[in-house]
Amino acid sequence: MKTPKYLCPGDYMADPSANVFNGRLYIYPSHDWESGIPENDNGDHFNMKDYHVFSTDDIEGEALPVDHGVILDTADIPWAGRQLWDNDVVEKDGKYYLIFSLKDKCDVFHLGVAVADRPEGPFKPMADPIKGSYSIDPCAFKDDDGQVYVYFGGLWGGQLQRYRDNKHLECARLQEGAEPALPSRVARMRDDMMEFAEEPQPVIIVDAEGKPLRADDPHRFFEASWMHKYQGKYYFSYSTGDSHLLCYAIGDSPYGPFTFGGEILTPVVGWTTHHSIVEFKGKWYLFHHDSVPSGDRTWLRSMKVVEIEYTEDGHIKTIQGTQE
Ligand code: FUB
Repeated sequence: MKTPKYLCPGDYMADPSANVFNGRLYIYPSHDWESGIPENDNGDHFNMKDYHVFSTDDIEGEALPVDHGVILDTADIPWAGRQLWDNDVVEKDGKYYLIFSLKDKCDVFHLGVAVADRPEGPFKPMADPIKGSYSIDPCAFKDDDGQVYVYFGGLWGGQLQRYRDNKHLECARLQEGAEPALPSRVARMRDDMMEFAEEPQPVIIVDAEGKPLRADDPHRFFEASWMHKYQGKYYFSYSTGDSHLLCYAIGDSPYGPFTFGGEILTPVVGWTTHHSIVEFKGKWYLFHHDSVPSGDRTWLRSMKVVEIEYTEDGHIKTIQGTQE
């Protein structure tokens, strides 16, 4: 599949997290809708309130993935304020854990956990957010030894700039110019998947000389962390936010450091770009979104998929984003 294909033309779905469970492909997006909230730099217009899950056993075929309906609603989450943003699902010991971003009743983002017996849910949310969690965009990655790591964080409306060394700052400040860019975070999960097993740690991306990427580098981390493993190496991928790229960096451990590898996708139509990468039936796919079908209404995004390829030395070939 060399041309990107839209996956849910009848509705607006964004931030797709794709995972393979029991040989079937499951896609967990955020659910965009026309809530009427005016657009601003904090992303208040992304006022989502539920999740659906989609699945298929033939991503190359003409049939669209099956929509299994609502799997979690903010009305059922005891600590919910507003804005159910990106999520991801991981299987551990036969249960399925949905890790999600949501604002609490004081308008502060945290990560929550909801549990199901099947990948298509329904998911039962825990009473409280994960202790010590903050910001947005979780990616739950299970390594070959069964340990689960959650990568998270997002700038601006994602509130990551409000934290240093996992402490809330009195006064948030974004790094500028030659200062090292603000990194994403990673924490290993406890075996019961209810809490972090350790303090979140920074995910450092370095250039070819081993220097951390600068705050003014258009390839620096902004949001939308994803982790996948290819030929024994750890590929940390992410959105650069205001420079509208999807990029990746390669490391030898789930904690990094990660050496900048290149661009996966050049800018698409819309304010945000977001993705996941998964292997299914021997091919690798990039799930992402754009705002073409909604006529560039940035709060109404449509998820799509395209195949990705690696070069012989393990680099990802850049895909040109669709501009119309
Ligand atoms: O969907 C809301 C936010 O927009 C996500 O959390 C970000 O990654 C961006 O896609």
